[in-house]
Amino acid sequence: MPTIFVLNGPNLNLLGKREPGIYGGQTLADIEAMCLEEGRKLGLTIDFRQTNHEGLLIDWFHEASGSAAGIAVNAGAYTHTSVALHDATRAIGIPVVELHLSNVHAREEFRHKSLLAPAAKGVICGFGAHSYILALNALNTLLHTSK
Ligand code: CA2
Repeated sequence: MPTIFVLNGPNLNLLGKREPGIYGGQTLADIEAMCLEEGRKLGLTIDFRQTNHEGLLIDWFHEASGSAAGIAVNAGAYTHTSVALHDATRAIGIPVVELHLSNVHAREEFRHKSLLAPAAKGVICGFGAHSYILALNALNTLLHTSK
C-alpha cells in the first residue's frame, strides 16, 4: 500500500485550543483521525506528523523521498519564509501538495506569498480540515494517473 506523509509545521499543535474562528474547532489529533480514515478508504498508509522545527520538516521531506509516494504538507508560517522547504520540494522527486486550513489569500498580505507553491504540484487552501482530505485525494489521483 503506498504511503503518504502528512506533515504539519509550526503551531499547528495548538489547533482546537486557540483561534477557532480562523482555524476551526478541531484538534490536530481530530484531523489525524480524519486522514487515517480517508487513507483507509483510498488504500493509502498515512504517516501523520507535526513539528515546530524547520530543519526537522526538511529531514522528513528527505525521508519521504526514500519511502513515500507523496507528501501533503501544511507548512504553517514556514510556507511564507522557507527557501529550504522550496529547495527540498524541488529536490525529492515525489509530488508535494501544499495545503492550508484557512484561505491565505483572504488574510494578511504576508500570507499571500508562498515560497513552497512554485515547487509544489498544487495548492489547496480555505476548506478547514477538509483541505487535508482534498490534498489526499489529489495525491491519490496523481498516483493513479502519472507514471
Ligand atoms: O491556514 C493554515 O493552515 C496556515 O498554514 C496556518 C498557519 C499560518 O501561519 C499560515 O499562514 C496558514 C498558522 C498555524 C497556527 O495555528 C494556530 C492554531 C491555533 C492557535 C494559534 C495558531
